[in-house]
Amino acid sequence: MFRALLVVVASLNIVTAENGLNAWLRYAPLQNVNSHHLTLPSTIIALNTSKASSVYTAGLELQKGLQGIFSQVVKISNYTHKTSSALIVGTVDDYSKIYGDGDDAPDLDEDGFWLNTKGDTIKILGQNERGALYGAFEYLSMLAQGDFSGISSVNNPNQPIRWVNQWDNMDGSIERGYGGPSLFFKNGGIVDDLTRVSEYGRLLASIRVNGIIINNVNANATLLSPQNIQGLGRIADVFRPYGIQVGISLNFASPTAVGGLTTFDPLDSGVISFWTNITDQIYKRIPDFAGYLVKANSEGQPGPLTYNRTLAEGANMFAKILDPYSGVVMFRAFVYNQLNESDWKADRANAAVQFFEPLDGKFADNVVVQIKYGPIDFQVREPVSPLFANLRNTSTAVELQVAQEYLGQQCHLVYLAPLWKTILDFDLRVDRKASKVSDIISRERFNRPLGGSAAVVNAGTNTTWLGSHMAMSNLYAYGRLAWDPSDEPEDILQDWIRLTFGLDPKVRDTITKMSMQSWPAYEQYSGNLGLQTLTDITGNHFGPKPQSQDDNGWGQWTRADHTTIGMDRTVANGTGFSGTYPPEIANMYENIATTPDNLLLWFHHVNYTHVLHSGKTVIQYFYDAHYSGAEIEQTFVKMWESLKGKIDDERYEHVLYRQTFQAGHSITWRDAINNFYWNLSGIPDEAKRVGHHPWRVEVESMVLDGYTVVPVTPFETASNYTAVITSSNTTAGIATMKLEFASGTYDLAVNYFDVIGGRAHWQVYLNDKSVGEWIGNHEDTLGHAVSVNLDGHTASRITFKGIKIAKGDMLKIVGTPNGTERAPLDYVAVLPAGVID
Ligand code: GCV
Repeated sequence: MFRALLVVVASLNIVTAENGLNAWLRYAPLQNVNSHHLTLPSTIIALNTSKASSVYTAGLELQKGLQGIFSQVVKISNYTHKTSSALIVGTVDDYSKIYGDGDDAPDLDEDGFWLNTKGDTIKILGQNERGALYGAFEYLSMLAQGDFSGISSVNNPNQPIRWVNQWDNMDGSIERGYGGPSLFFKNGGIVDDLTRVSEYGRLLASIRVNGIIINNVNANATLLSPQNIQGLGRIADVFRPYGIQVGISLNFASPTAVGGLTTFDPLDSGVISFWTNITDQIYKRIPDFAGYLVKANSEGQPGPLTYNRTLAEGANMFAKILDPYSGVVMFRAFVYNQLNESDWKADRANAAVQFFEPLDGKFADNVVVQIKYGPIDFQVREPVSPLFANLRNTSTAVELQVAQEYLGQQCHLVYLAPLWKTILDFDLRVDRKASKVSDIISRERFNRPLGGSAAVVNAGTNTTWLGSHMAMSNLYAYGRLAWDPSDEPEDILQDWIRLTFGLDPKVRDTITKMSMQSWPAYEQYSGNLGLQTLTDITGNHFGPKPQSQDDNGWGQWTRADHTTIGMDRTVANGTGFSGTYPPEIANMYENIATTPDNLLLWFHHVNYTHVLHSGKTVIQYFYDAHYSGAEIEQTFVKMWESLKGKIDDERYEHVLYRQTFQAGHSITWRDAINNFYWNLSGIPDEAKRVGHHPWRVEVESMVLDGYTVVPVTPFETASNYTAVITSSNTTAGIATMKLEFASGTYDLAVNYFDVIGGRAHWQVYLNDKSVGEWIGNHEDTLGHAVSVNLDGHTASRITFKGIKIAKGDMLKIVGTPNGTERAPLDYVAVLPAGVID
């Protein structure tokens, strides 16, 4: 149990620049410590001093933490004689052996720990060494938050598997990674310097993650070369002191790709020998290797179906080979085929149950089926995957995604713990009995041997790890929820805030408010009513492109036409998906009257004029939600600005930059989605906002010199569907116009497109006096997936605040191209105080 009781301390007003590397393990100095609340330990007694031991790591971490928080060096002693005010860290067994008085230690589950800060001696005792390290991190987390209470607390994990997955490629890139290149790989091999890997291990251990898959599920078989297996060994050596076991993703076709065989049939004896040999080599170098993660027969990846073998036969082949080593197979349920949209019954959401339910009970005991939280793919809102209810005789794990692939790619603040909570807390009512997802993956509900969680993290070499300081709350929350799914997202968040940004209540309250509003706001301005994130699903998954959902085989359809929208997933008339849930849940979703509004269009195909439970029509709800979501985003900038001086400048500016980008991009989202559905449905916004922009000046209507008007694709991602670009790659363009707004003070927002291929330069003038300038360098500063086109991914806004404008002033924008970036402009918004346009 984590605690958050604060006593009489305040943090120093920290202004030292910080780059994020230490994340929530900063151990920032505390000020005004009321010393009678805490006597610092005189000695740290670590009951194992071998360097590879997690207990030794715990001792070092405690020393580091105490030094950071209290500016005192406490020595680590080899001498186990118990002195008063010692801090003892080790396993329960070692403690009992050495001191003979371990009987008061409670029973602990694997990886559990007991933290006893009452009495003369502080005891941090783990069921195993990993548990002892977790206890040390827990104690330091309390101290760093100013909590010096005397406790005797037993902490056991809810689930045995608490892993992270990295989608790192051997060339050093990371699929869906937004925090820089790989920590592990470069040029086809393992990097030489593993310093950052060790630091990653420290972070992961502090949130009680006990396993990591280090390479992409779209796996490259060359990872299995003898040289790379040695490299894996080096990585495992670095993670071992942190209690983290290393595993890898496998390419099912490795026997043909690198083994010289002509088949990868899992029942072929040559194939089995190939994998046995590889596995033996790995365990020879890494005796505590965690096991394999397998993506088979999915999105072009090879698998057993090629040979008419079942997915279970494929998984069990690995399971049998791993079994003597106690390794596990994480077998992904993300298996689906391209579909024909003209078939009203076709549904990708049905795929996992169709493939896996018939195999229930056929998987070996050391196989865990790893299931994405929703039936499609990490969307902003999905119902819980019904597969959890359909595998009673199979161990399962939930797959979450810290990497915000469809949720703003770490350039939008989206605190995900509330989303994950809706999944973990969801009661599937199997056999009309309580069947929360968290109880299924914890093994409790179906009494399985294994179970747990995996999160796709995709941390990179950026010092912020994920590309964004704020996104780190998601990694922190993942670990906390995997350990204890009953934890509350807001409590977790506040611990993270205190550890990351200090103890100032204003900082805590402000970041709490921003973060807790962030997922609902993102849902509002991206895709709502269960329609999924309306991003470019056939492209880079970042900006808006609602038309990409339909007219292809990917099965993320909205089935939107001029009058209707939504997937009919009912049994009565649709794809039958609702019927894959246990009856109580199936009935709820089958019936439009009992389907919650936020999943209406996931389950039902309705008219735009269908009236929701909320009383609004679907289309009006769309318009309103997109306006409301974007409006909330504008407040985040102001909220963040109110923290200036309370957070070091380096992190303050880094976050401000992203919040400012998000505020602008949320307007792009709002307008794109609203324009798209307004065009499609022809139904106007009752509030007359959609298509009406009284404070905008379209650049194409300005006097243009050296600028050419171009259409934008998709049309809805530019105001008035057009933009301007310089007439050539080498000559500047000028756009001028006399402003006819009443004299006053305005914010001047300029919407432009920041494409890759160059770093164009723009200058804005009023009556030839400079207002400001900027460079199109988001490819250097943001880190989301890029685009060469004028579209929803590149649409950006810059705002110059508090500009005095007199009626008749001449506005001039000069755009200088660079490379292939031809200084594209969309519109200028001249905004009176409080207006968002
Ligand atoms: C690693 C989605 C992502 C892919 C990812 C895949 C998966 O389709 O866009 O990048 O592949 O999911 O989870 O396997």
